[in-house]
Amino acid sequence: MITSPAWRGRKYAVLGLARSGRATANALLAAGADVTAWDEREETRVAFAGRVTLADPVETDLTGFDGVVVSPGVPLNRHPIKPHADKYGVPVIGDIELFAQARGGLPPHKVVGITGTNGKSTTTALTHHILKTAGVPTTMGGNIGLPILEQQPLPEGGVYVLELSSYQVDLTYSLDCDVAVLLNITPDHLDRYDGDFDAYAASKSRLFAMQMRGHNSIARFADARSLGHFAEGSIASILEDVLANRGIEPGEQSDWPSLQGPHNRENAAAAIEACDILGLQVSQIREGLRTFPGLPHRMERVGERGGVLYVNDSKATNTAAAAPALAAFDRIHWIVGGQAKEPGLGECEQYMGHVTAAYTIGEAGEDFAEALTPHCAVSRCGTLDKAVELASQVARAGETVLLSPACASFDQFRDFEDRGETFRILVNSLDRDLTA
Ligand code: UMA
Repeated sequence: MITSPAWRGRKYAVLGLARSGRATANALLAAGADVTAWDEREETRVAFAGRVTLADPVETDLTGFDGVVVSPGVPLNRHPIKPHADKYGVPVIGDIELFAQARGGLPPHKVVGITGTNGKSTTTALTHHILKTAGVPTTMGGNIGLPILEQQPLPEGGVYVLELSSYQVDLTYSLDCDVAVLLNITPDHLDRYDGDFDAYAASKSRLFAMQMRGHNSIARFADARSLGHFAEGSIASILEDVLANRGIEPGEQSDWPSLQGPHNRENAAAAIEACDILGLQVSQIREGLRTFPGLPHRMERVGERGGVLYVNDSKATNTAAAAPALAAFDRIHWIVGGQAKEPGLGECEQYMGHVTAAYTIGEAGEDFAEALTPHCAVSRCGTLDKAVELASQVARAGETVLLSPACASFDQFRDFEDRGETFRILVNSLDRDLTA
C-alpha cells in the first residue's frame, strides 16, 4: 500500500467506496488520518463500518476537513459535492492527487502519465511491458489495473506508469509527470463537460500544465495546437515524428503481433518515445514491442466455435475506438450499443462494407438500428445475451462475431470490463463444439 505520513491526524471525506475509493480509505486509515466515508450503495459501505465515520459528505459539516476524495465515477459537474465542499473551502481531489502527495516519501522513481481519448490502456500496458521486459522495476495503475494506492511502493529506480482518464486529471492538482503523454483527443465523455469539447480538451491539457519545466511531454502536433494555452514549441516530442526519429522502419510493425493497425502504430510510438526518454536502448524497446501480449477486452479473441471467431472489444466505448476493430475483420456480425457518447456511426461508417449483420443492444440500440439499416441486416436485441445467441445462430464459418459496442457500458453493466467478461461467459456457454 502507498501512504504518506503527511496525512496523519488530518481529516478527509471519501465519496465512493468501489475500487479506487476503497484503496483511498484504506491508505488514509493506514496513515492515521481521520476518515469520513460514504457510498450510495449500502453493500459497499458495510466493509468500512466501525473503521470510519459513515456519513454522506454532502450532508456533513466540512469545517476543518483537509480534503474530499471523490471517486472518478462521481460526475463532478452534476454532483452536489463540489459546491458543498467549495462552501467550506475544502479541495475536492482524487486518489491520483493523494499519490502525487505521497511521492516525496517513496524511493526515487519516475512517473509516466498517459492520457488521451483512445489508446490509453494499450499504451500504458505496452510502456509497462517494455520497461518490465528490460528489467526496470515498474507497475501500472490509474484507470487500469489495481488502484495505485493499493499497490506496493517500487524500489529505487522504479517507474509508475499511470493511465489517466480526464475524470482523474480533473481531480489532480500536483502530479508532476516525468513524461506526460497525450495520445489523441476526440469528443468523448462530453456529458461530464456539459457538452463542451474545449472544456474536455482543457481538462486533458492540465496533465502538461502540472509538469515542472524540463520534464517531458509527448503529443500529436495537431492535438497540441488544439489545446489552447499550450504552445506547440513546449512539447518535447511530436508523436508523428517519433518512429522516424528513433530509427524504427515502417515495416517493423509486422513484428509486433498485438500492435496491428494504424492506431496501434501511434500507441507504439508514444510508448517507444516514453521508454527512450527513460533511458532504454532501442534493442530493449524492440524486444518489448515484439513480446507485448495485448490487453483483455481490446480486440481479444475469446474463442472460435463452428469456424466462427468471437472477438471481445468491449473497451471500445466510442465510435472512434470501435472503428479499428471493424477495419481489422471481414464479414462481421457486429454487436453494438450501450450508452452512446455521440449520435451516428462516426468513424465506424467507413467500414460498413465489412459488416454483414448488426445486433443492437442497450439505451442507444434503437438509434444504432436506424443508422445501420441502410448498410446491413439489423436485429434489435436489447441485451447482450440475446445478441450473442442470435449472432451465433446466424454467423457462418469464416465470419466474426464482434462485440465492439462504440458506447459506454453503464446502462447495463458495471463497466466495460464487466461487459467484456459477460461476453466471454456467454461465448463459452454456447452449445456448439470448440472446433479450432
Ligand atoms: N457513487 C456514489 N455516489 C455517486 C456516484 C457514485 O456513492 O453519486 C459510488 C458508486 O456507488 C460506486 C463508486 O462511487 O461504488 C464509483 O466508483 P467508480 O465508478 O469511480 O469506480 P471505481 O471502482 O473506483 O473505478 C475507478 C475508475 N472508474 C471510473 O472512472 C468510472 C476505473 O476506471 C479505474 O480502473 C478504477 O477507479 C481504479 O483506479 C474504469 C473506467 O471505466 C476502467 N474508466 C472510464 C473509461 O475508461 O472510460 C473513465
